[in-house]
Order: sequence, then C-alpha cells, then structure tokens
Amino acid sequence: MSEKVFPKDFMWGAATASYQIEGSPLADGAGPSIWHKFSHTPGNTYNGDTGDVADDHYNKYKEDIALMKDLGLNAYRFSISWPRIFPYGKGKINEKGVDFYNRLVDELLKADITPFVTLYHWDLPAALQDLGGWTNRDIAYWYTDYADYMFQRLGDRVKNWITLNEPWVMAFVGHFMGEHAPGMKDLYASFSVVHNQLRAHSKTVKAFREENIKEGKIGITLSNSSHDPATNSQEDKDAARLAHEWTNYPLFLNPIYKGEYPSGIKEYASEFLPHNYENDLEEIKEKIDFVGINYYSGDLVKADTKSFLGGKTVERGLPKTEMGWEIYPEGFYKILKGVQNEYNPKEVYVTENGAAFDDKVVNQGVHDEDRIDYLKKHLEQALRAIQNGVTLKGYFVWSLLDNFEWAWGYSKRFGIVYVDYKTQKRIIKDSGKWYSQVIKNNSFEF
Ligand code: LGS
Repeated sequence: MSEKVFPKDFMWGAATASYQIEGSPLADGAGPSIWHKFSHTPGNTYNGDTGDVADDHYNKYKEDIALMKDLGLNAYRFSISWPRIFPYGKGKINEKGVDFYNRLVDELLKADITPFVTLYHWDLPAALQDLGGWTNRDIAYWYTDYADYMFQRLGDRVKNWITLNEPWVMAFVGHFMGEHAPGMKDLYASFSVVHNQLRAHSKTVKAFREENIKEGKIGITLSNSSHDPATNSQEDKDAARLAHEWTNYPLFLNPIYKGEYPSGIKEYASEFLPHNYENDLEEIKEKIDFVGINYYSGDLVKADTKSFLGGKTVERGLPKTEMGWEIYPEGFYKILKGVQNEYNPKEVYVTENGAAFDDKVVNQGVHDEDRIDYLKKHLEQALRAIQNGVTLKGYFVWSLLDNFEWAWGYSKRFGIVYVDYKTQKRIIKDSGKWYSQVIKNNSFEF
C-alpha cells in the first residue's frame, strides 16, 4: 500500500492559460494579442470561436480560486497576458493589467495556493507581430524587459516562474502548420522562432538571477509525445529518434543544458536555422531550476522515405481521447525518465497532463469515468518515475476549467470542472472530486 503514496510536500495543482480562460481580452487598456486577431479572422477556429468571453475568469477569478480551495489544490499554474501589461508589447505600461495579476496572486496566497506563473502562453502582443514577432532577433530583448518587469512587480509573492509554454508548438503549429497564431507556413521562420525563443528564455533566466528573488525558481515548459519505433529495425529506430529530437524536450534542453542542438537537428536542420546560430549557443547554455514537462499522448513511428523526417505514424489500436490522441501512459514514464537520464535536472514538474472527453451534464453532475481512468493511469506512471529516480516535485492537471481549446474553440473539454458557456456556471466533474481525494490522501489508491 505505502508504495502508492506520493512524496511529502508534493505539489498538486491544475493549469490554465490567460487567453483560454480570461475573456475580456481588451478590457482596462489591454492591447490585442496575436490570438485575438487570429481567432477574429474567419476560418481559423472551429465555429469561429474566440477568447472574447471564454470562462470570464477575468471577472470570476475569486469564484474560481474558491473552487480551487474546495478541490484542495496546493498549487495553480496560470499565465500572464503580455499585452495586458504592455499593450504594444514594449514601452507604455498598463497599470490596470498589472492590478489584475496582483489581485489574482493575493487571492491565491490567501487561499494557501502556491502560484506558478507562465510568462508566455502564446498570446504575443499583436503590435510585436507587426515587427516580425518571434522571427525578429530583437524579441529576446522585448521579452526579457517584459519578464523582468513582472519579476519586479510580483517577485515578492511569486516564487515559481516558467519562461515559455511549449515553444515547439509556438514555432511549428504557429509558423509552419499555420493552425495557431500567427498562422504562418514557413519552415525557416519556425526555426528562427525556436532559436529566438531559446535566446529570449536564457536572457530572461539571467535577468531573473540578477533580481535575486528570495527562494525564486525558474524553468521552462516543453511539449512531448512518446514517439516509439514500430519495430526494432534500425530504420524505424532512427525515424522515432528523429521525431523525438525534432519535437520533444531535446530540441530545447540540449541547447540549454549542453549548448548544442540535438544531433538530428544538426544533421537535418542546420540549413533552416538562422545564419550564424552557433554564435548564440554559449549564451543559451544557462542553468535553470526545473524542467516543466507536458505530456498527453504517444505514437508509433515507422520508417517511410516519402514522409517528412523519414517516418510516419502507424496505428497500434490503443484507445483514444476525444481529440483522437492515443492514450499511452507508459510513454509518460519514458518521457520523464528520459529527461532525468539525459539532463539530470534538479527538479521536474509535470506542468500539464489531461484529456478531453465528450462530457455531458446528467442530473446536475458530470460522470467522466474515462477521465478518471486516464488520470489514474498517468499518475501511476508518474509515481513509477519517482520510484525510479525522477526528481518529480509536482503535477498539474490540464485543466482546471473547460476552456477555449485554441483552433478547436469550445468544442473540446479538458477541465476537471465543467463550464456551461451560456450561464458561466461551473460544475465540479466526478474527475474533479476524484482528484480532490487524491490530493487529500497524497495517493490514488483509496
Ligand atoms: O490547451 C492546451 C493543451 C491541450 O492539449 C494547452 O494550452 C497547451 O499548452 C497544450 O499544448 N495542450 C495540449 N497538448 C496536447 C498535444 C498532443 C499532441 C498529440 C498529437 C497526436 C496526433
């Protein structure tokens, strides 16, 4: 029995992001973000959905913190909307935007909930996109100035900081696939975005150290899928390794911890990286305090010379979530263990893990057994990782609330709390009640 128990002081949280939950994107002097413009452009999101109202968290934050308290969360990961603070991305400050996050942080601390702040979860000030956004080298300075300003304003109370959320998604889904803001389709742009995000991240870590925030920690959150070879053939193994190095934590952690891009990038992507990128690697190599891992799914990779990167996904008949993503909990273990083995970070946090299912309200409740099963199987693997030497210190379920799922709009629900978008009523799903017991017992066996 006792081996099912999580370490004492384990952080149990839930995660959200500004544009996905806040609503009121232009309130109180905020400037538009690239997601505001992107979602307001016809054809970009399911049903033309936008973040104009979302969960109205901008007005309901107190009620939402009361919910967190009810659930027993001891940590909460949220993001700051950069254009609420700097409506034009740099220069003029919008004090009312700072006020919102001041109130939010104070309310969290009053509820004994530890804030984990993501400085950037994809809502770039639109004014900076007009200057080239993440493809412009100067963004490393714009971003660091913004981040440093937040350290000064919130650093007395916020001790845990995440520089970037899923820089791979920003770079490739936003600049190569065109499915996210800013909607570009340019592989060369994607690689400058990778590189400039790394530069921005490291400059910000340096600025953070200079601020000398008492007990302050800083890290980065990376997206991951478990890419496993379909057979033991060298071709399949190579294809899976390339997919891993191009899309998962190595793309960012290799430069951060080792000062070089992974071999699969050097071999196949040097021509896409910005000219003279090598000159920045020394500066990018900068110690961080923790690694944030997001994990949802896995896929089986088969060599295929006709496909990009020489591999394609093949079906293995596993059950899928409402997103069509495979449920593959063992992959979670592999990712966590891989990070520890390769970089030996001081601390690891699971900054996102969760699933969308087709939730329905029945007799005023939401009986989402499938989500409970998903979470349980993934927590099992998280515990296994801890027992095998991974320095995992906390777990944040995605998400606290159903919310604006980017290009999918409101059609996909990831919350442990259901949101009725017509009335803005919140209903704790059965998975929320279950998670609350997990937190209380510090174990998923009860
Ligand atoms: O809402 C986003 C969640 C939902 O699923 C959140 O804002 C992001 O940080 C994060 O990307 N999120 C997410 N990612 C799952 C990606 C899994 C891709 C699997 C593809 C298989 C075909």
